Amino acid sequence: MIQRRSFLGLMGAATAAAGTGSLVLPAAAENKKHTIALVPGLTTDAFYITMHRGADAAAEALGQDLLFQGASEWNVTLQVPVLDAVIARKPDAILIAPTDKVQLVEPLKKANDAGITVVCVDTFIGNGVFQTGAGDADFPISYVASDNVLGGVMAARALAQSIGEKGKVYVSNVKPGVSTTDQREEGFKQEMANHPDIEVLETQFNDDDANKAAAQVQAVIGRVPDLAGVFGANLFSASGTANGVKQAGKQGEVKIAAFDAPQSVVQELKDGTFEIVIAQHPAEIGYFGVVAAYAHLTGNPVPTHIGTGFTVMTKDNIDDPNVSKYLYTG
Ligand code: T6T
Repeated sequence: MIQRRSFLGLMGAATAAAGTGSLVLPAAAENKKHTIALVPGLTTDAFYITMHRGADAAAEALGQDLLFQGASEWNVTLQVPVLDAVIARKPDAILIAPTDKVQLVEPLKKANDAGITVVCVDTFIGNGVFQTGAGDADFPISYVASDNVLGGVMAARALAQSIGEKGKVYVSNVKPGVSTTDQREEGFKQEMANHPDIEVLETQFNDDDANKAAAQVQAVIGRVPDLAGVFGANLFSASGTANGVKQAGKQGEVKIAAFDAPQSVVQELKDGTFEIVIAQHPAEIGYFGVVAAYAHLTGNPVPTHIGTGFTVMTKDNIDDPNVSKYLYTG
């Protein structure tokens, strides 16, 4: 018998009615409390703090234990020892946002070899296509994330429109090798190829440091006084660029399309610093990451890719509670 905290119960009556009859919850497994660990890209980022809340909500609904352990910076050499420490605690599953798509493969193999279920949340290893039998980096059971290429395309369209379809722009980005932000840049450039009067300048990499992003935009404005716009490809890239543009006295003149939605974006949209904010749904990523791990641990099949949504925020809709509820809670 399926009880209150069952997988089917969690997915809702509608899903069950739609024919999930083959999802069976073994009675013994239902009573087992699994430990599911969440290793974020870094702990002090509103995006991952919000993801943690979503993961906690799912763990509580399912009666599972959630462990949250991460590094304080976006840095492979800090994340790997945290991952090793988590593996040593022998959780049943690890949800992880790998800080590099190549350098985290070997460290995560150790988890897989130890029989720990691996789920990638937000970022991926390898090419992000899992369970293909291809070998190397296909062992995670699922990838739960936003469509980052599409997010880059959306940012490019909005930025192109706001600068009147002409002028010079660049991408403020974290560092090469991060799956999410690489894909956002890819989508941005792909879309900008359809806007012939827009020139995309060299990407500025800031190591996830808002101060660096601020200094970089001021330097670019110094070299390129007619800079028209910037795509801030994640939270720190966008907020740092906003600060730099303000310090250069170019607020509203250099247009910014921002990825990620900490609370500060409300003001930045209203005062014209940001044209558009693309909010991810990190709570949803955490929630369905835990659901995927739990389903796998209880013998149920899991989609190898679970796509989560975006909410586009502008100065005209940010006061709508159906939009502002997607502001990050960290
Ligand atoms: O944009 C998010 C996340 O999706 C990305 O992988 C890294 O940066 C953030 O955490 C925002 O800071």
